Amino acid sequence: YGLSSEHPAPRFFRDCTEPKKSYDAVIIGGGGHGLAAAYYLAKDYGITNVAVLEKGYIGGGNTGRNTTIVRSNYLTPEGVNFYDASVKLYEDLSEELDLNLFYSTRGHFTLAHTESAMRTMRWRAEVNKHVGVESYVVGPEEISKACPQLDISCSGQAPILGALYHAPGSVARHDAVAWGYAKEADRMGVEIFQMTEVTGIDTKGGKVVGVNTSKGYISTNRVLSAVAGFTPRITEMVDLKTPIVIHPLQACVSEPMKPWLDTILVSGSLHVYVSQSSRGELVMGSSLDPYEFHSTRSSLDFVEGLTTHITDMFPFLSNVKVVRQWAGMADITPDFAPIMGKTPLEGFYLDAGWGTWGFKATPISGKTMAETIAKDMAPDLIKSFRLSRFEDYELTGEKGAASVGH
Ligand code: FAD
Ligand code: PYC
Repeated sequence: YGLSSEHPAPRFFRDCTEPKKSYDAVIIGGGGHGLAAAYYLAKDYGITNVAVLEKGYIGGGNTGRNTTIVRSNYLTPEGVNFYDASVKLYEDLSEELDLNLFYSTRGHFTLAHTESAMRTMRWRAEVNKHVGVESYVVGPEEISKACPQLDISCSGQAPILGALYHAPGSVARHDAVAWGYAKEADRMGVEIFQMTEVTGIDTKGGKVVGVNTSKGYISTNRVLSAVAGFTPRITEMVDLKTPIVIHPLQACVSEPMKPWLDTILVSGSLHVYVSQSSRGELVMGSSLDPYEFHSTRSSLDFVEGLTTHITDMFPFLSNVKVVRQWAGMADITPDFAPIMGKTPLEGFYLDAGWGTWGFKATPISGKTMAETIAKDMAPDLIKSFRLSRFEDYELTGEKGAASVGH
Protein backbone atom coordinates (compact mmCIF):
# COMPACT_ATOMS: atom_id res chain seq x y z
CA TYR A 1 0.00 0.00 0.00
CA GLY A 2 1.05 3.57 -0.68
CA LEU A 3 3.42 2.52 -3.45
CA SER A 4 1.20 3.18 -6.46
CA SER A 5 -1.93 5.11 -7.45
CA GLU A 6 -3.93 1.82 -7.64
CA HIS A 7 -3.00 1.08 -4.02
CA PRO A 8 -2.95 4.43 -2.21
CA ALA A 9 -1.95 4.39 1.44
CA PRO A 10 -4.97 3.75 3.69
CA ARG A 11 -6.16 7.09 5.09
CA PHE A 12 -6.62 7.77 8.79
CA PHE A 13 -9.75 9.81 8.10
CA ARG A 14 -11.92 10.86 5.16
CA ASP A 15 -10.68 13.51 2.80
CA CYS A 16 -13.41 16.11 3.48
CA THR A 17 -13.16 19.07 1.14
CA GLU A 18 -16.51 20.95 0.94
CA PRO A 19 -18.13 21.84 4.28
CA LYS A 20 -21.92 21.58 4.63
CA LYS A 21 -24.00 24.76 5.07
CA SER A 22 -24.59 24.09 8.76
CA TYR A 23 -23.26 22.07 11.75
CA ASP A 24 -24.34 21.57 15.35
CA ALA A 25 -20.84 22.67 16.41
CA VAL A 26 -17.75 24.03 14.69
CA ILE A 27 -14.30 23.56 16.18
CA ILE A 28 -11.58 25.97 15.09
CA GLY A 29 -8.17 24.28 15.19
CA GLY A 30 -7.15 20.74 14.30
CA GLY A 31 -4.54 20.39 16.99
CA GLY A 32 -4.79 17.73 19.69
CA HIS A 33 -7.23 19.83 21.74
CA GLY A 34 -9.70 20.55 18.93
CA LEU A 35 -9.64 16.96 17.70
CA ALA A 36 -10.00 15.55 21.22
CA ALA A 37 -13.00 17.81 21.86
CA ALA A 38 -14.58 16.55 18.61
CA TYR A 39 -13.91 12.93 19.62
CA TYR A 40 -15.49 13.29 23.09
CA LEU A 41 -18.46 15.28 21.72
CA ALA A 42 -19.20 12.30 19.48
CA LYS A 43 -18.29 9.56 21.94
CA ASP A 44 -19.67 10.94 25.21
CA TYR A 45 -22.67 12.95 23.94
CA GLY A 46 -23.54 11.51 20.49
CA ILE A 47 -22.99 14.95 18.92
CA THR A 48 -21.50 14.02 15.55
CA ASN A 49 -22.72 16.78 13.22
CA VAL A 50 -19.45 18.60 13.94
CA ALA A 51 -16.85 20.22 11.68
CA VAL A 52 -13.20 20.64 12.70
CA LEU A 53 -11.64 23.44 10.64
CA GLU A 54 -7.84 23.48 10.38
CA LYS A 55 -6.06 26.16 8.41
CA GLY A 56 -2.96 24.00 7.82
CA TYR A 57 -2.65 20.27 8.45
CA ILE A 58 -3.76 18.49 11.61
CA GLY A 59 -1.16 18.46 14.38
CA GLY A 60 0.94 21.07 12.50
CA GLY A 61 0.69 23.64 15.32
CA ASN A 62 2.06 23.27 18.84
CA THR A 63 0.77 19.67 18.98
CA GLY A 64 3.44 18.57 16.50
CA ARG A 65 6.10 20.90 17.93
CA ASN A 66 6.10 19.98 21.59
CA THR A 67 8.49 17.84 23.56
CA THR A 68 5.75 15.42 24.65
CA ILE A 69 6.16 15.50 28.44
CA VAL A 70 3.10 14.24 30.32
CA ARG A 71 2.98 14.70 34.10
CA SER A 72 0.75 15.95 36.90
CA ASN A 73 3.27 17.28 39.46
CA TYR A 74 1.73 20.74 39.60
CA LEU A 75 1.58 23.28 42.40
CA THR A 76 -2.10 23.93 43.06
CA PRO A 77 -4.59 21.20 44.06
CA GLU A 78 -6.80 22.32 41.13
CA GLY A 79 -3.90 21.87 38.69
CA VAL A 80 -2.78 18.52 40.12
CA ASN A 81 -6.33 17.09 40.00
CA PHE A 82 -6.84 18.28 36.44
CA TYR A 83 -3.53 17.00 35.01
CA ASP A 84 -3.84 13.75 36.97
CA ALA A 85 -7.17 13.11 35.23
CA SER A 86 -5.35 13.63 31.92
CA VAL A 87 -2.51 11.23 32.83
CA LYS A 88 -5.14 8.59 33.66
CA LEU A 89 -6.83 9.05 30.27
CA TYR A 90 -3.43 8.88 28.52
CA GLU A 91 -2.58 5.58 30.17
CA ASP A 92 -5.36 3.77 28.25
CA LEU A 93 -5.45 6.00 25.19
CA SER A 94 -3.49 3.77 22.76
CA GLU A 95 -6.03 1.05 23.34
CA GLU A 96 -9.01 3.40 23.22
CA LEU A 97 -7.90 5.01 19.93
CA ASP A 98 -6.57 1.71 18.56
CA LEU A 99 -3.26 3.35 17.70
CA ASN A 100 0.15 2.96 19.32
CA LEU A 101 0.90 6.38 20.85
CA PHE A 102 4.27 5.16 22.17
CA TYR A 103 3.15 6.25 25.63
CA SER A 104 6.17 5.51 27.78
CA THR A 105 6.34 6.09 31.53
CA ARG A 106 9.88 7.13 32.46
CA GLY A 107 9.76 8.97 35.79
CA HIS A 108 10.35 12.73 35.81
CA PHE A 109 13.02 14.58 37.85
CA THR A 110 12.78 18.35 38.38
CA LEU A 111 16.32 19.15 39.50
CA ALA A 112 16.94 21.73 42.23
CA HIS A 113 20.25 23.58 42.28
CA THR A 114 19.43 26.04 45.09
CA GLU A 115 17.81 25.97 48.53
CA SER A 116 14.89 28.07 47.28
CA ALA A 117 14.28 25.58 44.45
CA MET A 118 14.34 22.76 47.04
CA ARG A 119 11.64 24.60 48.97
CA THR A 120 9.38 24.68 45.88
CA MET A 121 10.03 20.94 45.30
CA ARG A 122 8.97 20.16 48.90
CA TRP A 123 5.86 22.30 48.46
CA ARG A 124 4.90 20.54 45.21
CA ALA A 125 5.61 17.12 46.74
CA GLU A 126 3.25 17.85 49.66
CA VAL A 127 0.43 19.12 47.41
CA ASN A 128 0.88 16.14 45.06
CA LYS A 129 0.82 13.60 47.89
CA HIS A 130 -2.24 15.25 49.40
CA VAL A 131 -4.11 14.77 46.08
CA GLY A 132 -2.82 11.19 45.73
CA VAL A 133 -0.18 11.78 43.05
CA GLU A 134 3.16 9.98 43.40
CA SER A 135 5.78 12.72 43.78
CA TYR A 136 8.47 13.05 46.43
CA VAL A 137 11.76 14.83 47.08
CA VAL A 138 14.96 12.84 46.47
CA GLY A 139 18.66 13.55 47.10
CA PRO A 140 21.65 13.49 44.72
CA GLU A 141 22.34 9.75 45.37
CA GLU A 142 18.89 8.70 44.13
CA ILE A 143 19.24 10.95 41.07
CA SER A 144 22.66 9.41 40.28
CA LYS A 145 21.23 5.95 40.64
CA ALA A 146 18.46 6.69 38.13
CA CYS A 147 20.80 8.55 35.77
CA PRO A 148 24.47 7.62 36.32
CA GLN A 149 25.53 9.63 33.25
CA LEU A 150 24.49 12.93 34.86
CA ASP A 151 27.32 15.07 36.30
CA ILE A 152 25.77 16.00 39.67
CA SER A 153 28.10 19.03 39.93
CA CYS A 154 26.95 20.20 36.46
CA SER A 155 30.59 20.87 35.55
CA GLY A 156 30.88 22.90 38.75
CA GLN A 157 28.38 25.47 37.37
CA ALA A 158 25.34 24.66 39.50
CA PRO A 159 25.64 21.54 41.70
CA ILE A 160 22.39 19.60 42.09
CA LEU A 161 21.05 19.56 45.69
CA GLY A 162 18.05 17.30 45.07
CA ALA A 163 14.97 16.91 42.91
CA LEU A 164 11.24 16.45 42.84
CA TYR A 165 10.72 12.90 41.57
CA HIS A 166 7.39 12.20 39.86
CA ALA A 167 6.89 8.53 39.04
CA PRO A 168 4.06 8.86 36.44
CA GLY A 169 6.08 11.30 34.24
CA SER A 170 5.85 10.05 30.64
CA VAL A 171 6.49 10.84 27.00
CA ALA A 172 4.35 9.96 23.98
CA ARG A 173 4.33 10.39 20.23
CA HIS A 174 2.67 13.79 19.81
CA ASP A 175 1.45 13.65 16.20
CA ALA A 176 -0.04 10.20 16.79
CA VAL A 177 -2.22 11.74 19.51
CA ALA A 178 -3.71 14.12 16.93
CA TRP A 179 -4.06 11.36 14.31
CA GLY A 180 -5.67 8.95 16.78
CA TYR A 181 -8.31 11.45 17.89
CA ALA A 182 -8.92 12.49 14.25
CA LYS A 183 -9.30 8.87 13.12
CA GLU A 184 -11.82 7.96 15.81
CA ALA A 185 -13.78 11.24 15.60
CA ASP A 186 -14.04 10.76 11.82
CA ARG A 187 -15.23 7.18 12.27
CA MET A 188 -18.12 8.47 14.41
CA GLY A 189 -19.12 11.05 11.75
CA VAL A 190 -17.16 14.22 12.61
CA GLU A 191 -15.92 15.99 9.46
CA ILE A 192 -12.32 17.27 9.45
CA PHE A 193 -11.35 19.97 6.95
CA GLN A 194 -7.66 20.69 6.50
CA MET A 195 -6.44 23.79 4.64
CA THR A 196 -9.63 25.55 5.80
CA GLU A 197 -9.19 28.81 7.67
CA VAL A 198 -11.75 30.56 9.85
CA THR A 199 -11.66 34.23 8.83
CA GLY A 200 -14.54 35.63 10.88
CA ILE A 201 -17.20 34.77 13.45
CA ASP A 202 -20.77 35.92 12.84
CA THR A 203 -22.86 36.98 15.83
CA LYS A 204 -26.42 38.25 16.36
CA GLY A 205 -27.83 39.62 19.62
CA GLY A 206 -24.87 38.43 21.72
CA LYS A 207 -24.97 34.91 20.26
CA VAL A 208 -22.83 33.04 17.74
CA VAL A 209 -24.69 32.27 14.51
CA GLY A 210 -21.94 31.18 12.12
CA VAL A 211 -18.36 31.34 10.90
CA ASN A 212 -16.78 32.70 7.73
CA THR A 213 -14.15 30.43 6.29
CA SER A 214 -11.85 30.23 3.30
CA LYS A 215 -14.40 27.69 1.98
CA GLY A 216 -17.51 29.81 2.53
CA TYR A 217 -20.02 30.55 5.27
CA ILE A 218 -21.11 27.89 7.81
CA SER A 219 -24.10 28.36 10.15
CA THR A 220 -23.72 27.09 13.68
CA ASN A 221 -24.63 28.26 17.16
CA ARG A 222 -21.70 26.58 18.93
CA VAL A 223 -18.07 27.46 18.19
CA LEU A 224 -15.02 26.22 20.07
CA SER A 225 -11.75 28.08 19.60
CA ALA A 226 -8.82 25.69 20.22
CA VAL A 227 -6.02 27.47 18.39
CA ALA A 228 -3.28 27.90 21.06
CA GLY A 229 -0.76 30.46 19.70
CA PHE A 230 -3.35 31.93 17.31
CA THR A 231 -5.90 32.68 20.07
CA PRO A 232 -5.56 36.49 19.86
CA ARG A 233 -6.43 36.29 16.12
CA ILE A 234 -9.70 34.51 16.95
CA THR A 235 -10.72 36.41 20.10
CA GLU A 236 -10.29 39.73 18.28
CA MET A 237 -12.93 38.49 15.77
CA VAL A 238 -15.52 38.58 18.59
CA ASP A 239 -14.02 41.51 20.49
CA LEU A 240 -13.20 39.33 23.49
CA LYS A 241 -10.38 40.53 25.74
CA THR A 242 -8.04 37.95 27.31
CA PRO A 243 -4.68 38.48 29.05
CA ILE A 244 -2.95 35.98 26.70
CA VAL A 245 0.42 36.99 25.22
CA ILE A 246 2.38 34.98 22.64
CA HIS A 247 6.01 34.03 23.27
CA PRO A 248 8.10 31.61 21.21
CA LEU A 249 9.12 28.32 22.78
CA GLN A 250 11.95 26.50 21.04
CA ALA A 251 13.13 22.90 21.03
CA CYS A 252 15.54 20.63 19.17
CA VAL A 253 16.62 17.00 18.76
CA SER A 254 20.01 15.36 18.58
CA GLU A 255 21.10 12.66 16.20
CA PRO A 256 19.76 9.25 17.33
CA MET A 257 21.71 7.20 19.87
CA LYS A 258 21.26 3.76 21.41
CA PRO A 259 18.95 4.07 24.43
CA TRP A 260 20.81 5.36 27.51
CA LEU A 261 18.55 7.96 29.13
CA ASP A 262 15.66 6.25 30.93
CA THR A 263 14.24 9.25 32.75
CA ILE A 264 13.00 12.75 31.96
CA LEU A 265 15.23 15.47 33.46
CA VAL A 266 14.32 19.13 33.90
CA SER A 267 16.57 21.84 35.29
CA GLY A 268 14.85 25.12 36.08
CA SER A 269 18.13 26.82 37.00
CA LEU A 270 19.97 25.77 33.82
CA HIS A 271 16.78 26.37 31.78
CA VAL A 272 16.94 23.01 30.00
CA TYR A 273 15.16 19.68 29.90
CA VAL A 274 15.85 16.42 28.11
CA SER A 275 14.39 12.98 27.42
CA GLN A 276 15.22 10.30 24.86
CA SER A 277 12.58 9.46 22.27
CA SER A 278 11.64 5.98 21.09
CA ARG A 279 13.72 6.78 17.97
CA GLY A 280 16.82 7.38 20.10
CA GLU A 281 16.98 11.16 19.63
CA LEU A 282 17.53 13.38 22.65
CA VAL A 283 14.53 15.71 22.77
CA MET A 284 15.64 18.98 24.35
CA GLY A 285 14.19 22.38 25.08
CA SER A 286 14.59 25.44 27.22
CA SER A 287 12.57 28.33 28.68
CA LEU A 288 10.31 30.66 26.77
CA ASP A 289 11.99 33.31 24.65
CA PRO A 290 11.74 36.48 26.75
CA TYR A 291 9.96 38.59 24.09
CA GLU A 292 6.47 38.59 22.61
CA PHE A 293 6.68 37.33 19.03
CA HIS A 294 4.04 35.81 16.73
CA SER A 295 6.30 33.56 14.66
CA THR A 296 7.69 30.02 14.51
CA ARG A 297 11.24 31.17 13.70
CA SER A 298 13.98 29.36 15.62
CA SER A 299 17.33 30.94 16.57
CA LEU A 300 21.04 30.19 16.89
CA ASP A 301 21.01 31.90 20.28
CA PHE A 302 18.61 29.23 21.57
CA VAL A 303 20.62 26.24 20.42
CA GLU A 304 23.92 27.73 21.66
CA GLY A 305 22.51 28.37 25.14
CA LEU A 306 20.82 24.99 25.31
CA THR A 307 23.84 22.93 24.23
CA THR A 308 26.08 24.81 26.70
CA HIS A 309 23.86 23.81 29.59
CA ILE A 310 23.18 20.26 28.36
CA THR A 311 26.94 19.67 28.21
CA ASP A 312 27.27 21.07 31.76
CA MET A 313 24.97 18.21 32.76
CA PHE A 314 26.34 15.59 30.35
CA PRO A 315 29.91 16.53 29.28
CA PHE A 316 30.19 13.34 27.19
CA LEU A 317 27.60 14.72 24.74
CA SER A 318 29.94 17.42 23.45
CA ASN A 319 30.46 15.66 20.08
CA VAL A 320 26.83 14.72 19.53
CA LYS A 321 25.08 16.70 16.79
CA VAL A 322 21.83 18.64 16.95
CA VAL A 323 19.93 17.68 13.80
CA ARG A 324 16.72 19.74 13.95
CA GLN A 325 15.46 22.78 15.81
CA TRP A 326 12.12 24.60 15.66
CA ALA A 327 9.77 26.90 17.56
CA GLY A 328 6.11 27.02 18.52
CA MET A 329 3.96 29.98 19.55
CA ALA A 330 3.06 29.60 23.22
CA ASP A 331 -0.14 31.29 24.47
CA ILE A 332 0.90 32.45 27.93
CA THR A 333 -1.43 33.55 30.74
CA PRO A 334 -0.40 35.65 33.77
CA ASP A 335 -0.85 32.69 36.17
CA PHE A 336 0.49 29.94 33.87
CA ALA A 337 -2.85 28.11 33.99
CA PRO A 338 -5.16 27.62 31.00
CA ILE A 339 -8.34 29.49 30.10
CA MET A 340 -11.21 27.06 29.54
CA GLY A 341 -14.96 27.24 29.33
CA LYS A 342 -17.78 29.57 28.39
CA THR A 343 -17.31 33.23 27.45
CA PRO A 344 -19.62 36.25 27.69
CA LEU A 345 -20.61 35.58 24.05
CA GLU A 346 -23.30 32.88 24.01
CA GLY A 347 -22.19 29.82 22.04
CA PHE A 348 -18.52 30.83 21.92
CA TYR A 349 -16.30 28.51 23.96
CA LEU A 350 -12.61 29.03 24.62
CA ASP A 351 -9.82 26.47 25.12
CA ALA A 352 -6.62 28.48 25.31
CA GLY A 353 -3.74 29.65 27.47
CA TRP A 354 -1.94 26.35 27.01
CA GLY A 355 1.46 28.01 26.79
CA THR A 356 4.23 25.51 27.37
CA TRP A 357 2.03 22.99 29.22
CA GLY A 358 -0.90 21.88 27.04
CA PHE A 359 0.18 18.61 25.40
CA LYS A 360 -0.25 16.68 28.63
CA ALA A 361 -3.76 18.13 28.96
CA THR A 362 -4.97 17.07 25.50
CA PRO A 363 -7.28 14.21 26.62
CA ILE A 364 -8.81 15.95 29.63
CA SER A 365 -9.19 19.30 27.89
CA GLY A 366 -11.01 17.54 25.02
CA LYS A 367 -13.27 15.70 27.44
CA THR A 368 -14.11 18.70 29.63
CA MET A 369 -14.60 21.10 26.69
CA ALA A 370 -16.91 18.55 25.05
CA GLU A 371 -18.93 18.48 28.27
CA THR A 372 -18.99 22.28 28.42
CA ILE A 373 -20.29 22.51 24.84
CA ALA A 374 -22.81 19.68 25.22
CA LYS A 375 -24.29 20.98 28.49
CA ASP A 376 -23.48 24.68 28.03
CA MET A 377 -21.93 24.47 31.51
CA ALA A 378 -18.33 23.89 32.56
CA PRO A 379 -17.66 20.87 34.81
CA ASP A 380 -16.21 21.50 38.28
CA LEU A 381 -12.78 20.17 37.20
CA ILE A 382 -12.16 23.28 35.04
CA LYS A 383 -13.99 25.96 37.04
CA SER A 384 -10.74 27.43 38.38
CA PHE A 385 -9.58 27.94 34.76
CA ARG A 386 -12.52 30.19 33.80
CA LEU A 387 -11.74 33.43 31.95
CA SER A 388 -13.53 35.53 34.57
CA ARG A 389 -10.89 34.63 37.22
CA PHE A 390 -8.81 37.55 35.97
CA GLU A 391 -11.65 39.96 36.83
CA ASP A 392 -12.35 38.26 40.16
CA TYR A 393 -8.64 38.21 41.18
CA GLU A 394 -8.88 34.45 41.76
CA LEU A 395 -5.80 33.31 39.89
CA THR A 396 -4.58 29.68 39.77
CA GLY A 397 -0.85 30.28 40.22
CA GLU A 398 1.09 27.52 38.43
CA LYS A 399 4.24 29.44 37.49
CA GLY A 400 6.41 27.36 39.84
CA ALA A 401 5.37 24.14 38.08
CA ALA A 402 4.54 25.08 34.48
CA SER A 403 7.74 23.58 33.01
CA VAL A 404 11.29 24.94 32.93
CA GLY A 405 12.03 28.34 34.47
CA HIS A 406 10.33 31.38 32.94
P1 FAD B 1 -2.23 23.51 18.38
O1 FAD B 1 -1.65 22.17 18.27
O2 FAD B 1 -1.32 24.68 18.16
O3 FAD B 1 -3.42 23.56 17.36
C1 FAD B 1 -4.07 24.76 17.00
C2 FAD B 1 -4.39 24.66 15.52
O4 FAD B 1 -5.24 25.74 15.17
C3 FAD B 1 -3.16 24.78 14.63
O5 FAD B 1 -2.99 23.58 13.90
C4 FAD B 1 -3.48 25.97 13.73
O6 FAD B 1 -3.06 25.82 12.39
C5 FAD B 1 -5.00 26.05 13.82
N1 FAD B 1 -5.56 27.38 13.55
C6 FAD B 1 -5.13 28.57 14.03
N2 FAD B 1 -5.90 29.57 13.56
C7 FAD B 1 -6.83 29.00 12.77
C8 FAD B 1 -7.90 29.51 11.99
N3 FAD B 1 -8.16 30.84 11.93
N4 FAD B 1 -8.67 28.66 11.28
C9 FAD B 1 -8.41 27.31 11.32
N5 FAD B 1 -7.41 26.78 12.03
C10 FAD B 1 -6.63 27.61 12.76
N6 FAD B 1 3.17 20.82 26.60
C11 FAD B 1 3.31 19.75 27.43
O7 FAD B 1 2.37 19.38 28.13
N7 FAD B 1 4.49 19.06 27.51
C12 FAD B 1 5.58 19.44 26.79
O8 FAD B 1 6.65 18.78 26.87
C13 FAD B 1 5.48 20.57 25.96
N8 FAD B 1 6.55 20.99 25.25
C14 FAD B 1 6.43 22.02 24.38
C15 FAD B 1 7.53 22.37 23.60
C16 FAD B 1 7.41 23.35 22.62
C17 FAD B 1 8.61 23.70 21.78
C18 FAD B 1 6.16 24.01 22.44
C19 FAD B 1 6.00 25.09 21.39
C20 FAD B 1 5.07 23.71 23.24
C21 FAD B 1 5.18 22.70 24.21
N9 FAD B 1 4.09 22.30 25.00
C22 FAD B 1 4.22 21.23 25.86
C23 FAD B 1 2.79 22.98 24.88
C24 FAD B 1 1.86 22.22 23.91
O9 FAD B 1 2.53 21.93 22.71
C25 FAD B 1 0.60 23.02 23.56
O10 FAD B 1 0.07 23.61 24.72
C26 FAD B 1 -0.46 22.12 22.94
O11 FAD B 1 0.10 21.37 21.90
C27 FAD B 1 -1.62 22.96 22.42
O12 FAD B 1 -2.44 22.13 21.61
P2 FAD B 1 -3.65 22.76 20.81
O13 FAD B 1 -4.34 21.66 20.12
O14 FAD B 1 -4.42 23.64 21.72
O15 FAD B 1 -2.94 23.76 19.77
O1 PYC C 1 4.94 20.97 30.65
O2 PYC C 1 6.39 19.48 31.27
C1 PYC C 1 6.05 20.42 30.58
C2 PYC C 1 6.98 20.95 29.60
C3 PYC C 1 8.27 20.61 29.44
C4 PYC C 1 8.73 21.40 28.43
C5 PYC C 1 7.74 22.20 27.98
N1 PYC C 1 6.66 21.91 28.72
